[in-house]
Amino acid sequence: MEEISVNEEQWSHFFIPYEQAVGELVVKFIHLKKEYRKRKIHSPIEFVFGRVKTVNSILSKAKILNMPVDQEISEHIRDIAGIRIISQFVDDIDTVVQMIEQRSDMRIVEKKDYIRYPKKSGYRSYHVIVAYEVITINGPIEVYVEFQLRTMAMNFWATIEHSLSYKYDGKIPEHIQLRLTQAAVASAKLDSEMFEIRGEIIQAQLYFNLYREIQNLTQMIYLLGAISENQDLIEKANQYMNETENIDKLEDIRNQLAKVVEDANKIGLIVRDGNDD
Ligand code: 0O2
Repeated sequence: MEEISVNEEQWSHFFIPYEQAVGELVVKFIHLKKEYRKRKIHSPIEFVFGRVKTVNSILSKAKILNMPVDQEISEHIRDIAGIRIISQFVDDIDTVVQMIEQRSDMRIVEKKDYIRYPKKSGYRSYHVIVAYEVITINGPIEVYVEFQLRTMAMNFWATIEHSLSYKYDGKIPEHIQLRLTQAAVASAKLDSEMFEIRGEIIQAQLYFNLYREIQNLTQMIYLLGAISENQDLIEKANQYMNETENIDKLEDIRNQLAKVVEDANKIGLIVRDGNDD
């Protein structure tokens, strides 16, 4: 892109490394979330979204920065590739920042802490700009990627404010702005209240996931027709779900139920193979 009159094909080529970076990073961070889940540890990553900035948005940012649309835009507009990571708790964001800092596949270029230092609008979020290399058919290309790290409360506020700002072309009426400022304070309060009972919530989520697994496994045992020979185990599972908050006991019963399902499935497969013959 050497000149201002950029055509569709040039834009589509321009976006290639950004699209690749976003695609790769979304997958990488979703996998980290899955790893936490498999290890039954609270995940600091709740949701991962990625987007490449639109042509219009790049053009208007270039206009605000008073710069021509040439190679320079890759250097000065550093959020063409954007990854948004949503967390449950404020301190999860510090964990995600550390995760990014420790990665060998990216280099941190800049950090902006709009959580400790919110913007005048009330916007809270932690931004990390990294340099990330993608391998294209023309060889390696390094692009900037902006990570926006937010809690769910921060994201709710920012999404709403963004829509209003778009609707009013950046000039939100004063009475709405006042409400938004109050909502920003309420959202920060929500985050700090949730942080105070973080341990309790994580524990409850752990129990809830176990209950759900036990219920699903019990249901599968019913569907597999393996109920009569496992009556005692099912009764024990129901009793534990009603009575115990002992995580070890619940995990033990979940493992026993999983084994029953696994064995029943094996038998099912053998029977099906026999029928097919
Ligand atoms: P879009 O549509 O999300 O792409 P700076 O010069 O540092 O003040 P810069 O370089 O734009 O500004 O970076 P900054 O402030 O870190 O913000 C970049 C992105 O953060 C914005 O991208 C928004 O996504 C988000 N953001 C920043 N401030 C606000 C705010 O007050 N409200 C909301 N809702 N989002 C904000 P774009 O390009 O504006 O928009």
